[in-house]
Amino acid sequence: MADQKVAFITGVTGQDGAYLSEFLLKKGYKVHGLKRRSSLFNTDRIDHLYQDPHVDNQNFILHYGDMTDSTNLTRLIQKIQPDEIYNLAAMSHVRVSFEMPEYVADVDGIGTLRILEAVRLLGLEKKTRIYQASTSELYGKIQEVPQKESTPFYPRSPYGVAKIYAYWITVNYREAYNMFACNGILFNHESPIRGETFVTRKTTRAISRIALGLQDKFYLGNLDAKRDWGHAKDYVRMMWMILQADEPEDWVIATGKSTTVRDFVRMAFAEVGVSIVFEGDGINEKAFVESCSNEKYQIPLGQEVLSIDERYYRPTEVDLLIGDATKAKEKLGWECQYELSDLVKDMMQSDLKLMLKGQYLEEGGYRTMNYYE
Ligand code: NAP
Ligand code: F7E
Repeated sequence: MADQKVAFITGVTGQDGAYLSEFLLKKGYKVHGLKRRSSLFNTDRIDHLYQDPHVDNQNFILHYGDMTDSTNLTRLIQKIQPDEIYNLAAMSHVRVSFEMPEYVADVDGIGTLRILEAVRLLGLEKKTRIYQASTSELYGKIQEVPQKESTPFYPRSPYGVAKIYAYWITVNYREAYNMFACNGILFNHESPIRGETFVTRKTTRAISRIALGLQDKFYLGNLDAKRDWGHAKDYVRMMWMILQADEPEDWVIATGKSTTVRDFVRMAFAEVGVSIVFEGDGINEKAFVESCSNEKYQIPLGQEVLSIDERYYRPTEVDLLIGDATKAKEKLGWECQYELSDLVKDMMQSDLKLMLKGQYLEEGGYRTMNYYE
């Protein structure tokens, strides 16, 4: 195919990398992805896209590399000559970023500079368009409700601070070298393949196990935090739209609705016919089964299914996020196809199936992950 577009995705093994790869392959792209060497397989999310490297005309090609290695990134970009780079690689867990702030600055902050600088050094400024995975965590201690492109930033974690460097260096390369480099300021987006330690997936996994009688309860941190949760499938489509725009710009992508962690938990329990009641305050808050209407998932009435564990609190929290994506809707015609209720259903159905398959049945095994962030 003479005019086949070529994309390079860093973070291809992550939630967004997997959905974006699927999306671009369907559009006829040749997709190159950066994966890390790992002592265990780390390609679960993209194994269904794998193509035998021995066949001709491979459209999905993986390369070893790391965001901390500029020679590796430069060599790959030189070889691939991408039309579009989607820089999705990051240590993306906010709580964990407090444990490893220097590494996060290197990967999430300087890593972005390495990509931009490689494109500049290789003289690809006119050819290669760059998408930077920016985040609503930039708004942190929010200065305005809802948050839009012009809202001032106030990050509240090493993750947010690293990503603010990445945001501004992207803007700077656009202005200094006339590069088509854009930030997508994406609010939380989730899916059945969301990392297991983010609060939504931690919740849907635990509730699936509770419904099947595999565990009794689970632990969370701050139930009052409010997030603007969308479906990752809607958000990767927008990443592509951002790079097809006439001009390079920065964009907020969000649903415009915000929900507490507590209500997300309620919604997920409702998917298995269970109504819960919360009692107590702060670290003493607990949730109990109030009623159970689905015969398949009989959980004893009054069972304690959720407690608070302080270890999941963050030294500095982001209390409320709610985005205003009017610009993306008006200028690019982006719309969300999934409501939060669709997302919860999708995640619960998928996790119930996974648990039933026995993939996570090891009693007391590390995969129960009750004690993870
Ligand atoms: P994710 O599931 O955690 O995926 C992160 C990806 O980055 C994985 O492929 C991971 O590889 C890779 N990675 C981590 N450190 C790396 C390194 N040193 N070198 C190379 N690759 C590395 O994250 P996601 O939810 O798909 O998010 C994608 C991007 O959007 C991230 O930059 C995230 O910060 C940002 N973002 C996410 C959200 C959201 O709600 N999901 C919202 C706003 C912005 P392994 O698989 O080997 O770990
Ligand atoms: O936390 C609270 C927690 O870890 C959401 C990343 O993709 O989105 C994500 O960052 C809220 C926080 O996501 C637990 O305190 C309560 O208020 O699911 P999360 P996040 O921190 O919003 C942004 C946009 C990104 O860019 C990031 O890469 O839930 N919470 N109890 C908990 N959170 C976790 N993880 N675990 C708990 O037990």
